[in-house]
Amino acid sequence: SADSSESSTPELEKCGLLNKTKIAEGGRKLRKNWNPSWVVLVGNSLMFFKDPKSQTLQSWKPGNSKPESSVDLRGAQLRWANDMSSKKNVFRLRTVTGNEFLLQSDTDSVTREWFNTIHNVIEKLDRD
Ligand code: I3S
Repeated sequence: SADSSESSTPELEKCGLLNKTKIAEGGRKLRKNWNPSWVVLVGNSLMFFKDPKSQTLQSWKPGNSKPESSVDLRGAQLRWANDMSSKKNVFRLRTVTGNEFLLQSDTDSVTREWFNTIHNVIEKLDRD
């Protein structure tokens, strides 16, 4: 029998802090503006929240607050983009609507985990 909680609530894949800058909106280039962002990957959506204070972070739940922006990962492209910044560990996410983001963390393992997790979700959606 169908489990309603499973079908109505997409899986929380990953959340954490990354540095983020949006570099294009609908294919139009934007000026970089790097800021820390609380990033949440739920189902097909990558959501960006305001960088929370550390105590808020402990009790953070997806339903409690509204994302500043949200990205549909279906058909999105992901690639390493160290050529696009002086920072280390930079990768670029481009949506089908032509929105582009650079994401980055100074911690190699953190960045790699994020890249791999987002990559896996995109590949899974490509197979649907
Ligand atoms: O690719 P760019 O233009 O060298 O990116 C840098 C600039 O956007 C800079 O801002 P202003 O030129 O508006 O002051 C940012 O502060 C830098 O962070 C950008 O470069 P990095 O290498 O950090 O992505």
